[in-house]
Amino acid sequence: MDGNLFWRFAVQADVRDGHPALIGDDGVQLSYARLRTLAGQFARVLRARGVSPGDRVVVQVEKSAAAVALYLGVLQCGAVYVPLNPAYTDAEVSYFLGDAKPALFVHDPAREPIWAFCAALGAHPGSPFWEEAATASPDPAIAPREPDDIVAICYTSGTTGRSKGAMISHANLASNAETLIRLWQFTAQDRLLHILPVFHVHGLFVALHCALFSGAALIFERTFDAARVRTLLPRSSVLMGVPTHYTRLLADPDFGAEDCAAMRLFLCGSAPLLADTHREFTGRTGHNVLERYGMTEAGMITSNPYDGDRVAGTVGYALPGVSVRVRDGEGALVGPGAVGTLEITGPNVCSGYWEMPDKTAESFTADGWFITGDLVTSQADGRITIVGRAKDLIIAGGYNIYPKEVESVLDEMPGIAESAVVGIPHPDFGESVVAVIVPQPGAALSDADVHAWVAEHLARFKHPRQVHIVDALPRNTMGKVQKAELRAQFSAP
Ligand code: MCA
Ligand code: AMP
Repeated sequence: MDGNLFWRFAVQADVRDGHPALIGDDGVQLSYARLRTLAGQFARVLRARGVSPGDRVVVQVEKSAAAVALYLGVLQCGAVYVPLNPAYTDAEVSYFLGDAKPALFVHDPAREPIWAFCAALGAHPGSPFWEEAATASPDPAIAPREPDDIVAICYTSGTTGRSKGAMISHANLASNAETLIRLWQFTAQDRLLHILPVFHVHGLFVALHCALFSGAALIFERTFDAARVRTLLPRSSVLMGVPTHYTRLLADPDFGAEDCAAMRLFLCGSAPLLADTHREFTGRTGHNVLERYGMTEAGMITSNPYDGDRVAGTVGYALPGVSVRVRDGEGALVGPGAVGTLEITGPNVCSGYWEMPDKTAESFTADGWFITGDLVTSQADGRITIVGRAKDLIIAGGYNIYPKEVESVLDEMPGIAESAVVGIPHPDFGESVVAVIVPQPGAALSDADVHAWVAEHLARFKHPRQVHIVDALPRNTMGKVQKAELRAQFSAP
């Protein structure tokens, strides 16, 4: 067994054989052996299309069992998996294709117009690629990989508005999966209710690896529907969600302990879970949600304990093997209770950003610690609480939205002189996007024009939910826009 992450699945497939790996809401049920075969079929057609170890394969497809098999097929080939949100617009996808320079772009048929742009081979469900995969003889070969070879590039937006591709290695994912399986006590008896998208670290790596590398089954739902989740919980043992999933479950007054009787673990992360939501969930179900904290660049970083106190409003302790430290703006270490930026190091931390050496250098300290941009306090025993973000970032329903990216799109719109984008509290998504716009003198701007412009450039979840047109933005004496003031002004009910 070499460094290829695929082996973690392959060894399970060998021993689990007919055990269910994936139970889909479309009636598809795949055993470990069948999923292994499908991965081999994808590996065969990927190789036939010229995909070699180290080549990027950009994948922008809806969630499905086939998408999981394709992911495994890419791993088997030793290629680099680059997942994209199907909600991205052509403008966004063009950027990613130009940056990643893939050997293959697997996408929805609606994306056809941008094939020409990437000059890569296009393949979509229904195209010969998928038909070939369905009839191909499975390729058993697992490409040898070094632990530090790149297995995935996951894009994360940046404070400059340009997305950066985090280069994640086989060793990063293997170490994180191993730690989480042990910590959260996954076994082949588990049934993980999978309600997350598979184009982000949470649903793709954390959820799939915890299940498929421990021999557990995935109850695989394409979308999240609270009423349907209630019907599936009695057949599940673990749920991984973002805070919006928990608030939506609690919104049903009938949801309670009876629904959760078969469950052993509720996990939550990607955005702050309000302590009130945590307590209400415990009161209604008897289950203490286990909140953990992570990032695209490092997978999971801290976790509340499995056995021990899961404290509402905290994200627990550094994972085994991960080191954390808290430093202030001057670089001095701060003690328990004081706020500072969290820095981390460990086998889970990626090596940097694809073809962006400057961004990579900026993100690590001189002594090699990754700067998370999250503001935290730590307790004497090491327990971490996230208290804010040094980075200008909005998290809505677990999706990250960088204000700078939205502002850049708005500022290019004819008639807009400048803009500021802020996040305000939202009962369902945690935060929502507000745009404050200064028009050019004499320009007549309507909300509808702004929405139409944004729709051309940005995925729906990044769109401002409110647009305010003002004469000027509030600035401090240094000329910096006072975002806190805008947040306070527009958060008022
Ligand atoms: C949907 N909409 C959103 C969001 N989701 N707007 C802002 N933020 C969102 N997250 C829009 C829809 O386009 C729609 O717009 C309207 O809101 C209502 O959609 P609805 O049908 O209610 O939403 P949904 O389809 O049920 O989706 C909500 C969701 C989804 C299930 C919470 O957002 C989701 O799956 N979130 C999980 C994200 C995630 O996996 N994050 C992990 C990142 P309109 O009707 O106006 O057209 S990884 C990470 O952060 C690190 C590593 C970590 O620690 O995990
Ligand atoms: P991403 O770009 O998707 O990797 O988002 C990572 C960011 O999500 C982190 O830097 C945090 O700001 C935030 N995050 C993840 N988990 C939590 C959590 N449990 N509580 C608060 N913030 C979180």
